[in-house]
Amino acid sequence: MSRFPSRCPGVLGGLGLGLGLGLALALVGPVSAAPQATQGSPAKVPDSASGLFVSPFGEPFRSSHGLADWFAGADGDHNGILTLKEFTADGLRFLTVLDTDKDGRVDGFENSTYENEVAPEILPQSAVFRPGREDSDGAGTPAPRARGLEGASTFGLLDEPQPVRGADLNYDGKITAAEQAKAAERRFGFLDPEATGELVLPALQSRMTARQAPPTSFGRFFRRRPD
Ligand SMILES: [Ca+2]
Ligand SMILES: [Ca+2]
Repeated sequence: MSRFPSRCPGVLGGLGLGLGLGLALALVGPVSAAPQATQGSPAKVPDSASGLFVSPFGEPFRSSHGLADWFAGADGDHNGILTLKEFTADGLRFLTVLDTDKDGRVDGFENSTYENEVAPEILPQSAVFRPGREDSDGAGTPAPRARGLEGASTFGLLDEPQPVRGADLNYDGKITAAEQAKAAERRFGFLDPEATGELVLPALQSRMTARQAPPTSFGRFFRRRPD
């Protein structure tokens, strides 16, 4: 399974819309390659209505069961439970993917590559957010902005429109492994509000379903924000 998306030139440019700020990261130790989904994996059910799931670290999985695919890869010991250690390792692994010049950090250029080539769907000018889709996609499903979702939050579990830049905790335009690890801890906490120390796929799928559900009449303004 290729975990790196194909180039999508259609949305190049326009980085000035707030998503063009640099970021950078530095990584430290090697991170083991994502394992393959294997035994113990729940039956794959559609969990990403849009056909795209963006992981808590910003990695796109283009599949109707992208959430399950991400979970299977991040669950290093394949026991069906995602621990903070495994979750963090997944974030550090993706950081190394984005650090194309291998200087130990993700800088503004690498962030631009992320936005334009790795996950262009999260950009404001992507088709998902095109004017005319504010209210409905034509099939009765409210468009993302009608549900209060922006950028990557439209396709994921957390309210972070740009998860890569979101890990730049000191706003210096660089993302280090230490920052990524801290971001992982914070995000894990959002996904594990009861502080059990364990994430399981069914609960995450329920969360995803709730996030993608059409809003109530007041949902646009009062959408439940579990995080
Ligand atoms: Ca595990
Ligand atoms: Ca770099």
